[in-house]
Amino acid sequence: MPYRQKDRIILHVDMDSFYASVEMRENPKLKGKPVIIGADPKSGTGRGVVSTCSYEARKFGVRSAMPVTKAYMLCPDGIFLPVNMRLYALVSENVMNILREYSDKFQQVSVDEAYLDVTYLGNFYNASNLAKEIKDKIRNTENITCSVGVAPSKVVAKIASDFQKPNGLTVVTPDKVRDFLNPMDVGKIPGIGKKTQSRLSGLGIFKISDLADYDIQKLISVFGKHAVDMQKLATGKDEREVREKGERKSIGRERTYPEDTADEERITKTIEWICEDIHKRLIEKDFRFRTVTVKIRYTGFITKTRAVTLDHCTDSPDIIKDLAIKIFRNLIDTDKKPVRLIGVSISGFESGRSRQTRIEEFFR
Ligand code: TTP
Ligand code: MG
Repeated sequence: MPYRQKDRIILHVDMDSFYASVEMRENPKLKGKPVIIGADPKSGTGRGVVSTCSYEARKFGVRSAMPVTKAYMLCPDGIFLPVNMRLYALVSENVMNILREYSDKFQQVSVDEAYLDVTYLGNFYNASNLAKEIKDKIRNTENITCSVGVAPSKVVAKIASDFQKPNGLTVVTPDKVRDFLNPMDVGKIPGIGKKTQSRLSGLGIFKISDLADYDIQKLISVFGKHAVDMQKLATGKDEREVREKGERKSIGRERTYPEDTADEERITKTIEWICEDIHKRLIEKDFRFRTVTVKIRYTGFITKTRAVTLDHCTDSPDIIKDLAIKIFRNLIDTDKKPVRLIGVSISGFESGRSRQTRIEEFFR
């Protein structure tokens, strides 16, 4: 496969009909049915909008952001369920923890999508194998499917992950980027919404190739300097790095044993020690957390991560310990294998200080 040294290799992973898939995995009777998730659905008579729906429901024309009542008109036999965000957040956390293991350059962009820079793999063939491995791992551990795009830039990887949904894998090597993008509608470029799209049609620009080839000065006269970026994206050029934005997202620590161990007491001691260390760092930063995640690697490098998310933020050292040990026990009781590595991390932070400031501001 042609490959230039300077090309990056980016993966974009996006879960398929995310909320609906999680509901279908929780209740297998829903599999293959038109499942519609929305706030206050009341069997289709509620006043909320559709968050998402299964691919079966999409055949009837149901879409995200559509009023529930309209979805009911299109699909009266649909199964309407309320949004259970706590459950989806937990699954999201587990999926993101799986993905994080494949690259240090990782960026979660929403509840169900993330980028990974896997340039370290050296070529697109290896990257495509890794994408398959990731798909299998998510399906085996979380029992839901995702679609993956592999490409030399973020924008192309994102368009590629959407190209063969659901359960798709689309690899776009550097030499195929233009051929891949050219025939698509300009609306496929993330950031080009309905409004921009209709302004572009006014200029005779419908396909991505039209935008890529359009006279840049004319385009600037209509869209200002934003035009340059827009045209760049149309040729697949996008230098944005894959990196986690904002504050530190988690505090954690792992221990690898010199030899695999089945001694649960020993592992529990390690967990306690790790939790104390984590708690010290939490207090130094004046943070409170919501989620505790345990990572375990067994003999043969089989790795699992499991998380528990609390209703409220806390900084209690006992809660970290109790939850971590409980998660560990659950894992080991099911898997019954010698352990090579154990790790604990906490995430879902809220700053103690910033909370205080807000309260002070309130009384000012
Ligand atoms: P998406 O990834 O856009 O949609 P999806 O995962 O349901 O379906 P697919 O990717 O296979 O096309 O969004 C992820 C989740 O975000 C989705 O499951 C529900 C939520 N969501 C909303 O609540 N409202 C919305 O308008 C959209 C688009 C998504
Ligand atoms: Mg999705």
